[in-house]
Amino acid sequence: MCDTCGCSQPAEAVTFRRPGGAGHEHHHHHDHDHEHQHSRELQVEQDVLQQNDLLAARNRGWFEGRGILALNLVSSPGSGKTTLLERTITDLKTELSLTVIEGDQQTLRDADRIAATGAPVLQVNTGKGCHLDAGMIRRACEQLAPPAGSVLMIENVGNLVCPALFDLGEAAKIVIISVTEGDDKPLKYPTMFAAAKLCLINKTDLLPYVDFDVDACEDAARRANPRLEFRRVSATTGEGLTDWYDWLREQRAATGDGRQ
Ligand SMILES: Nc1nc2c(ncn2[C@@H]2O[C@H](COP(=O)(O)OP(=O)(O)OP(=O)(O)O)[C@@H](O)[C@H]2O)c(=O)[nH]1
Ligand SMILES: [Mg+2]
Repeated sequence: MCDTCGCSQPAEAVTFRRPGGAGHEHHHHHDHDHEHQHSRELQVEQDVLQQNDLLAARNRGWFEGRGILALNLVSSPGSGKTTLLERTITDLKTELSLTVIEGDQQTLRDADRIAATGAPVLQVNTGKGCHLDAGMIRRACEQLAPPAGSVLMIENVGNLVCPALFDLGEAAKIVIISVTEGDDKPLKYPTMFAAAKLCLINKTDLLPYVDFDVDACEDAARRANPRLEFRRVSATTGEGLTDWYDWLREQRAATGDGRQ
């Protein structure tokens, strides 16, 4: 895990804000043991992940009880997560109820972009933290209150490493890789591809200009995860998006309405 990069910071350093609003910040004081003695580092890491898994299981039950399809979008910075969400919301908003939790270290920029589409959105700023965790999602849901039967899109902090370790209680992780990143990324960062259900290969409109072998990328990702599904898309031109929307509709249909 990533204790050295500051992601074990206290919960008080995380803020929750809505675009345009006064932006009240909730400061929760937790009793977590944040000792950083070297000899205890491994134990602390395990405890953090176990605590996260417990909260994630609770989130999962909460989502299931309300028939909410929660999806965790993970990728390197700049692969096109927000662009894809803007386009998806615009195209599907009459068909699906979509809400968004945005995760970034700083700024409301992505939440502002989502708010412009009309979808309810909450920005989580993680400060020095490099991933969202299940506790943040629980607190974000308390404020955002995603409606029963909705699709909750969680855009994680741009980082191809740490978000793979943190279950948020989502139904599936979607890893997005853009063709400008290099087709060897699944070989170098296999954990994320192993954790994902769907891989979106984005920015296919740029394929004529970059050295990126889509088949090789998919083969590399399959080595980490033989069951991984793929869709090739361009969030800006719209190429391939109907396949992505069909995948989303299938997942939505497979999610109960919470009444069983
Ligand atoms: N050519 C092309 N550019 C794209 C595509 N999708 C996104 N972009 C561009 O890529 C840049 C980053 O897009 P964002 O949507 O902000 O990426 P992101 O993954 O949300 O970035 P972070 O939240 O910072 O991790 C922007 O300049 C987008 O316009 C695409 O399909 N084709
Ligand atoms: Mg973004």
